[in-house]
Amino acid sequence: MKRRSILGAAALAALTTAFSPVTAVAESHSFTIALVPGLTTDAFYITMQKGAQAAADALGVELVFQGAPDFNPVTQVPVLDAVIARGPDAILIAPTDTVQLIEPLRKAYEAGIPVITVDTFIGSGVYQTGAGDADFPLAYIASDNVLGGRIAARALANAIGGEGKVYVSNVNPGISTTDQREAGFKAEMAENFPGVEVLETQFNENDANNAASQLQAVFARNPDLKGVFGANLFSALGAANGVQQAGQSGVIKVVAFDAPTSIVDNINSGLVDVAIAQHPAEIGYYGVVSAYAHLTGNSIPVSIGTGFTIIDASNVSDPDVAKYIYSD
Ligand code: T6T
Repeated sequence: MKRRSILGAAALAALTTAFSPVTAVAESHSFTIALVPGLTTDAFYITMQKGAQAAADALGVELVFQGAPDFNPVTQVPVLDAVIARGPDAILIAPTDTVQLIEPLRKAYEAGIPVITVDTFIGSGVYQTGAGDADFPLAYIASDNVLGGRIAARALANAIGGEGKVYVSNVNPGISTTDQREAGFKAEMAENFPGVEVLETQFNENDANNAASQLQAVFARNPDLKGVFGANLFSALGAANGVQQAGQSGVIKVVAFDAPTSIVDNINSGLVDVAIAQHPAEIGYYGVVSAYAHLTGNSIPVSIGTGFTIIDASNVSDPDVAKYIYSD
């Protein structure tokens, strides 16, 4: 009897060792996952980091957040090199250029470090095809940016009554997300809003001050300007500031991609008509979960799409909507 109960205790201990969540956490503590954002001081990536940290805490892995101070391949590549040198178990990265990050990321791949791109992609963004070019990342986790551009076009066309001149305030060519937003915006206008004239895109290098000056210069050349689409947080913030500085608040309509905390005031004051909030926390969360699944021998989807929340004056104070406003 005594012997049986000793055996029973041993069997129970073995079972506990095999299935206890505490044990699973202790074992997986050996994984370190690096998240390299487009830049560190952007509310979009700060919110992504929070989502990634939530997943890391749940899974008991270490998350390292290391990025450059600006959105630029020239500053991102040395950060990536330093991350590779640390030898993390996996790298999640928002590459700042579709072409210029291919070879730097190939170094990680060749060192045996799995790569998942979040938010932005390299190459065509279609991975694991066997093409052998830029298809080596395991997965791409992001918003549908073409769709986001189409949503922006519909919102802006409706805000201006379907007629008049608009333009896109954008970052730089060569960034997958913002290129796709512009492409979606222009395609939607061309297909469904023949009365809207899309002027030449203004590239601001992710500098809100540039975007504000450009708004005023475009307005000076086109006093009948009706609207602007800010294709990311800094483009939208800058374009909206430019509209305000030109004394055109509520007259030149602004549709903003991204939703920093300042968007609430800008929507309430009528400066911004619509903001398209991405779900960066989801991107971070599923980035870490995907890396963990791969590291523990599970297969993962090659692409995961996250959603949008469309914010305007009618819903900005609804807590179910406001929860998608980014963290500072
Ligand atoms: O719009 C986001 C991100 O999706 C894009 O790739 C770069 O700009 C942001 O980080 C906003 O600043």
